[in-house]
Amino acid sequence: MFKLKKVSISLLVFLMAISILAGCNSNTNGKTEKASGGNKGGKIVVGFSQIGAESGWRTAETKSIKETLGNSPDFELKFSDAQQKQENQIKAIRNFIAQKVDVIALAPVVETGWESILKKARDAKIPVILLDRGIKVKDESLYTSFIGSDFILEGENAAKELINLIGADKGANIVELQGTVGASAANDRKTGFANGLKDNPNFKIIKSQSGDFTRVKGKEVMEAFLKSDGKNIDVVYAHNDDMAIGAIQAIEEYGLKPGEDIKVVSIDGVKDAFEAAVQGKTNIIVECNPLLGPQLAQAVKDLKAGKEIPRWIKTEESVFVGKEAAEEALPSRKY
Ligand code: GZL
Repeated sequence: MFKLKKVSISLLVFLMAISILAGCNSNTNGKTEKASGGNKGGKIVVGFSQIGAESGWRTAETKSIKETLGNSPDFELKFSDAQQKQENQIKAIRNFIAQKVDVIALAPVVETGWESILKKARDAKIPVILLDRGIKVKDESLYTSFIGSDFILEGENAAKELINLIGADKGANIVELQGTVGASAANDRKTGFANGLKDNPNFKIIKSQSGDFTRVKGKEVMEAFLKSDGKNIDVVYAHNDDMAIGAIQAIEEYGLKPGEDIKVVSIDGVKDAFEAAVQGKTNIIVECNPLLGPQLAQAVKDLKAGKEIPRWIKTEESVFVGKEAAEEALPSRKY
């Protein structure tokens, strides 16, 4: 009887130890803590699924998030680079859910295909904040907030400034370098630009193709446009500066002067675009702010404090036209 009793006590202690450990979360340094949404020593754990490093703008956004959250005592940042593939973003979100992060930040490479994984995040009671690009979902409760720009307005501003530059009484044949196929930034900048031209039928988009937001692809597509219709092109409208810089190289190699023979309009406002403007090689820069780290940090803190956060946290942005405006702005540009 005594022997049986001794065995049952050690079994009881063993089972108790197992049940206590099962309720804990082991973190990277091996310490175990109560499983409470991944909190690590009181820090808010944020899983950020970033698209990639396709442009200067993207790199600046990543730097802003890492500097604001990665170096803060208030946060633990788990960062994932998807190399511009949606399946990698879905995998990253699945991992964040398994690690019980407190908040998921997602810069969605494309607008569609997110329902299933975001339903899993919601079932795990992990709020999702969209960064810099939007998504199309029937159930809007699948994300809490969108921190980013108004891309339709950016496209409209690009068209408005182009018409002012050339003259509403004149016209222009425009070639368009679109961003990544399916990305909200590309879809909406295309829509906005077309909206801005609709009252000026002499301003025509004669060719439009994706350059995937990269310099290399932007240059390739512009080379093809020049080869097929070079003498007939007055303007190139690029959905981001990196593709515009690629187009500028293509125009120069074709033997024409960018900014003069072919006007250049683009969106982002990275330093290289301002430097091209100072050299007279680009004409209109529509700003799109990538420095979203502080807004994300504040939104996450407010969320964890139980406060309501806006569905759309917008950033005020400017437009820069001509050499002088670029020369004046360049010294204070932060990205
Ligand atoms: C805009 C962002 C776009 C930038 C590009 O918020 O999604 O993606 O305009 C970047 O430079 O690649």
